[in-house]
Amino acid sequence: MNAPSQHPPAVRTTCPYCGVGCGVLAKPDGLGGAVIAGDPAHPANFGRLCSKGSALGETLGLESRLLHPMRRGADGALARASWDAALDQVAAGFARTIDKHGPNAVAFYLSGQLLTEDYYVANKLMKGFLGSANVDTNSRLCMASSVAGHRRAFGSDTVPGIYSDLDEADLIVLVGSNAAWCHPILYQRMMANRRMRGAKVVVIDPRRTATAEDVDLFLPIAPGMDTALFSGLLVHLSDVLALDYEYIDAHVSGFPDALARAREIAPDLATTARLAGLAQDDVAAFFALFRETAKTVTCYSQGVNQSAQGTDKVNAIVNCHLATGRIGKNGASPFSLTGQPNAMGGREVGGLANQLAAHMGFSPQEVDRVGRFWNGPAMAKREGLKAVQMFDAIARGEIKALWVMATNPAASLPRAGAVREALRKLDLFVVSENVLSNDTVSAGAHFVLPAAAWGEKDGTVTNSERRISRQRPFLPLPGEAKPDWWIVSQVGQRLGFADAFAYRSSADVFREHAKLSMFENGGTRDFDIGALALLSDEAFDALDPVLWPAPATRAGTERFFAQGGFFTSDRKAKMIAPEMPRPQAETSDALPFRLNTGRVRDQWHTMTRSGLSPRLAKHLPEPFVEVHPDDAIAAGLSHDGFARLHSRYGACVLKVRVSEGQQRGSLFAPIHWSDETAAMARVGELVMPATDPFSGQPEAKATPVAIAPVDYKYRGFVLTRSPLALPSHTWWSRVTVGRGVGYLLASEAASDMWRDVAHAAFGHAEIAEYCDPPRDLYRMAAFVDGRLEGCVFIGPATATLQWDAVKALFESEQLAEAQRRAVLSGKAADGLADPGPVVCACFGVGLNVIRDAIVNGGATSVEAIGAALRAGTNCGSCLPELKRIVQRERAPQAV
Ligand SMILES: Nc1nc2c(c(=O)[nH]1)N[C@H]1C(S)=C(S)[C@@H](COP(=O)(O)OP(=O)(O)OC[C@H]3O[C@@H](n4cnc5c(=O)[nH]c(N)nc54)[C@H](O)[C@@H]3O)O[C@H]1N2
Ligand SMILES: Nc1nc2c(c(=O)[nH]1)N[C@H]1C(S)=C(S)[C@@H](COP(=O)(O)OP(=O)(O)OC[C@H]3O[C@@H](n4cnc5c(=O)[nH]c(N)nc54)[C@H](O)[C@@H]3O)O[C@H]1N2
Ligand code: SF4
Ligand SMILES: [Mo]
Repeated sequence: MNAPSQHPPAVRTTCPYCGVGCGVLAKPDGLGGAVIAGDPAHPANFGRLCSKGSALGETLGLESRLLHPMRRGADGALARASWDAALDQVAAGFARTIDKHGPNAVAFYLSGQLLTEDYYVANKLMKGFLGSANVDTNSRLCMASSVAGHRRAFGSDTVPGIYSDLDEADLIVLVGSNAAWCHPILYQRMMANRRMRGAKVVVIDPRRTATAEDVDLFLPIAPGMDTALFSGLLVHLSDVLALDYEYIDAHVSGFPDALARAREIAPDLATTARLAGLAQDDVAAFFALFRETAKTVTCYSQGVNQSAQGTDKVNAIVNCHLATGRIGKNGASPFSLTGQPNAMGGREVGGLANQLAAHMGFSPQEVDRVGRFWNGPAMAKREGLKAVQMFDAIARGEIKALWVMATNPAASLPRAGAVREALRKLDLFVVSENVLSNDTVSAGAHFVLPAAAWGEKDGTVTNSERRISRQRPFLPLPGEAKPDWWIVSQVGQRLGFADAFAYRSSADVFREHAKLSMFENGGTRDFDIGALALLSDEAFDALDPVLWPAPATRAGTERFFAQGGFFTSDRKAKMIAPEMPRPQAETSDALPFRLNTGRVRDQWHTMTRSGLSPRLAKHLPEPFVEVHPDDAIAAGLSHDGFARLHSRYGACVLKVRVSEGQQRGSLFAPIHWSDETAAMARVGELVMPATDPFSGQPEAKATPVAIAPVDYKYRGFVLTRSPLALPSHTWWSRVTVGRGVGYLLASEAASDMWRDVAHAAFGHAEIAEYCDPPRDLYRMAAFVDGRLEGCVFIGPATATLQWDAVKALFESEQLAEAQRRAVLSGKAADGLADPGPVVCACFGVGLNVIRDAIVNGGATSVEAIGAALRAGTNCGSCLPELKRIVQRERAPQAV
């Protein structure tokens, strides 16, 4: 008989990245890693994974993991502490602060990357036992406007639709969503619907993104003007009598006022087009599509939410669906695409400062109900501070003790430089983390507590369609790492609440959470998972993905609101009259551009996990800013050159990418780089702290900035087995490569100075070098036992320096003599052409190879490229780019 331990079965779990919530099969390899595949049985992805999900196996290493509790000593350095000591001191610190300054002097800042069980326990401790509602979460930066919009319209934070609506819709409108890169598996479902059923797809985004590459209509809206466009749509639908008057009569209030306001904002097609900065014909085409297509789903994401008028944008969209009765019906609904794996779970437990728990708020009745359920001695009675206000209160010294879990606010909050300064003022600053270092830990955390990471964590997450899935462990807890719920429970017990925090497992916590959801509910609250309240440990272990609501005594429902039944006092939905949209930020002569920020295909947030994958690092390895060609000329910027951006709040230096997809006057920069991964690319430092009046969500898409070229004399790269310190005045971006790290750099330091750097770093190795001072060239390769240990290549900024060939040699185990000789040439020894920047991350296929297949290999379609090179045939995340490359390469022949 085979020993079963030699072939352990794959563990069914859920991807830790985006809110699509794909099912993953993880098969541990016995060496600390795992083979990753999509779970064919999971209803979110039916076996598919995008590039990030596919590369999860490359991110499980422990090199950058925090494995022990750490405490900052008097010398300012972090040193190991025992769990007992750390937990005692954290608990004592919170108790002391509350004694001295009251409960509002303490706060937790949580994250949609926590499991529901972690979130539940943290929220319960603060809101039921410490007496403050100062619990907020990075979902404030992410979903808060959708939550506020839902609650205004539906009386509850309910997502009416489910994913199969995307398969069944005849029209899909994507507003402020780059789903091709940010929700790739859902985007592929939409594209499959378009291909197979002929669904139309409309994209509304100031930027021509990958999502907009292959759709029926792209509306490059003026930044911030979504409310104008959807107000114009409502007016149009009313003028041509295309509304569902029966639905409005039976299930909607506020219609006349909302329509009147829409008319004030956008009385006719011409005004709508002018405000939205769009061609009248395009707007008319959009209105006609919407008017004529009953089965319409409108998906929206951060271009809507992350706005100083985000809640109004949400309601302007929802108004059009309510007035046409297109809600909660097969293939017809407004649909908020959530960002993080457990953005929804956080909302369910009340992780936001203005919610209590289980979708309840702070009415006296609700506070009383939750208080009785928790037996909470110190119930918070009113809302706490929302993220941006919370960090302002820290800066003012009003909040003195803060616990950050699973988020990196020193990088991701607006005005990130000021946030970092504020954190230094805290009397007690606790961080629960997976990694040894990030910008928040290095902002002076007093205690850093090692939390279980994906692959070790055990609990549940809820995806965008309200589906609860299990994250199951398939690796042992490394070092002294512990689950987040355990860490918080231990502190709760030490604060004197032994019974309330006596959880033995995440199943214990989940059952309590499920019980609270049904407690005195009786159909009055949308969130009810009472059917799961009595799960045995075994049943919790085996739990299949399940949609909520799942009440214990009534039938559940897949969709909400097709027949009304809203969670307002009159059970009707409320149409909201939005404010007149204004340009989101005033630009000026000094700050003439609007900075839009967002994501790239293959990185996740501040890169603490996705940044560990060499495969993912290949797509876009450097922090950049996208600029329209005309703006680039006017500002003296060149493609591949550098630019310094500054706002009222901070500055950074980024690589320039000139792009037709960008609007004039707007810039776009990704959010992923921090002080850990680049020299001067903390984009969050520039972002203004303006927030939406209803949701408190910050406007992350329109900060006024200035941009100017930066000239470096030298460019180059370093490859090394372990990170090293680079000279100051050097711009660098750290890139994970196979078996080590690379630095792409630009510098003022001359070649002789780089020689010193190289010798200091690699003095122990056998060094080969090439120096050509008149041409400003310096190249060094260091060998140990026939293996390339590191290299430094520096040349004038004007010369193009490709690192792919050298990187391939660096990634090899042993080099043949000819290869060793070839290193300093920077070219591949076997004469192979440079594959160019990677387009397909799954099979590592570069741009030059793809071009060659088109130009010389006769590949005329994406499918032909797939057949020849396999590019695009696995996860499909690169299909929009492949399409664009085919179009570009074939364009000259077409003329
Ligand atoms: N690859 C990858 N995927 C991710 C993530 C990641 O880090 N990397 N993060 C996840 C998370 S947490 C989130 S929240 C989601 C975010 O997913 P998305 O919201 O799709 O991503 P963003 O890039 O933040 O912004 C979306 C688009 O909004 C546009 N936009 C800016 N201003 C406006 C405007 O005024 N109106 C309109 N209509 N559009 C505007 C931007 O140009 C941008 O293309 O992605 C999730 N998925
Ligand atoms: N300018 C600008 N700013 C933005 C945005 C934008 O579009 N533009 N988007 C906003 C949005 S939508 C989001 S969601 C945020 C994201 O911003 P953050 O949440 O700050 O970014 P992450 O890098 O995901 O940080 C997660 C941290 O938690 C750690 N971690 C991961 N899993 C666990 C766990 O299970 N337990 C513990 N204890 N730690 C864990 C990781 O190592 C990492 O350090 O950024 C926001 N900020
Ligand atoms: S779409 Fe990609 S990142 Fe999102 S859950 Fe699925 S595999 Fe993970
Ligand atoms: Mo997010």
